[in-house]
Amino acid sequence: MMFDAVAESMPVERRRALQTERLRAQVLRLKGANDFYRRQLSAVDVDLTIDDLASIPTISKPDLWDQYPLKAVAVPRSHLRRIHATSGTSGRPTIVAYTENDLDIFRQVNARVLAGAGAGPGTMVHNGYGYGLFTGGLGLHGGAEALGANVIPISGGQTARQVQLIMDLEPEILVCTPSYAATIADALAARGIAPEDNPLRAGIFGAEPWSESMRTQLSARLGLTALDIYGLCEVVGPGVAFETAESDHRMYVNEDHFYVECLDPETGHEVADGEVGELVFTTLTKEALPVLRYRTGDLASLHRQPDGTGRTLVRMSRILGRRDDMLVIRGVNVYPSEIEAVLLGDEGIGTSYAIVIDRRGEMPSVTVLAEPVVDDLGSEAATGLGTTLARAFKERLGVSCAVRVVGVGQIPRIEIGKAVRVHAWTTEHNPFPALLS
Ligand code: DLL
Repeated sequence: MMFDAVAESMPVERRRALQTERLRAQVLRLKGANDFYRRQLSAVDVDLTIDDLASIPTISKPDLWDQYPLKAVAVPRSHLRRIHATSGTSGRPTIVAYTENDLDIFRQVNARVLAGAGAGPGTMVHNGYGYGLFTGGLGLHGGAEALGANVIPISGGQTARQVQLIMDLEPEILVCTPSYAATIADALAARGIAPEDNPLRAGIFGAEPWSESMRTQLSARLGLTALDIYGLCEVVGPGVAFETAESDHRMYVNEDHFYVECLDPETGHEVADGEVGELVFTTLTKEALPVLRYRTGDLASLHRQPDGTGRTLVRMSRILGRRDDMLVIRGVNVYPSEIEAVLLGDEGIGTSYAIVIDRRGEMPSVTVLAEPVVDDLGSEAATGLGTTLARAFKERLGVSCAVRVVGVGQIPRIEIGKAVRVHAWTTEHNPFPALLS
């Protein structure tokens, strides 16, 4: 089902005309807004079309940090209705602001996401994304209300209570991070509830990297269709792009509001359809804090070929990594999500794991801590599983990692916020004193 069939299935050429129209109006307005936009747009022609977007210089996170907290806001303060922020895994927080119209767009795009997962008026949605400055909770919440769905605003944490409410209220849709979905799956299993005995039909999981192997595990362990959702607070929050059960593991970008380019991170040139590059977004309709050609650091590919489902929006692959989270292990480049894919591709391994970079010596080395699915594996089988996985890392990624299969429940479960999967082990700090010595 589509929430906004006109926007989602608009003929591509018509959408391009709409994008040009919106871009022009925005450039014209922002040229006079404040120094931040004036600087970026000084050499840009107000008659540009969407094909001339490359005439606008790109910006990235540090440009926004310079505007901390709200120097770049492009509307009078009295027009602001809400603030959100991201703590960011690196550096300073980024603060963003919304007008009433921005909030309306935020609700609409998230209503599209939920409709794409099969929700409609009255569908009960269990919202385990964090409420507060983080955009996840309130973002999906607004989408659910705009759709006429029925939302349980539980936020993160208190997993036992969440599981109880899932069984008692019978929501059909679960929205939360994939790592928290794994925590909920563990808690359901611990209570002896089989996947087919919970009421959930679809999960909308995002805000952090995850892999196809994780999708397979979550779908099986929760008995639902696991769908990806992408977004970032600089662009709006969740709802920038979303999957449906028919979208063939790709996410539709809501490009009538958020125009996307995929650029070679080194040269800044657009890469060909299907090739991996850095996603760069231009908001076309936001009022309070638009971004023009914002470099996300997120790596993915774009696919413009129509997929025959009726939606004509450009599709993106899952996020394959971030420019800044690439690990270099003895000269080999690898992203944490690739490690996850290999690890969880083994049916004997559960969804709790940690990647430890041992920086105590001269050369960093990697140890992966993994939990088996079954509790009573025995030490010989655990060692065997570790050896098999180490071989798989070498064969499939070309990297040497030590793998330690630890006991079920030994790696702390993620309850709140985004999962931190990569940990540094230094002479001063051992991230898992009970497991590493
Ligand atoms: O994480 C917004 C969001 C909330 C998205 C709920 C989806 C669901 P930020 O806190 O600003 O916003 O973090 C944005 O998170 O640049 C990506 O690196 C990462 N990210 C978001 N979604 C995904 C995803 C929200 N589906 C940053 N897969 C982005 C991988 C993701 N990474």
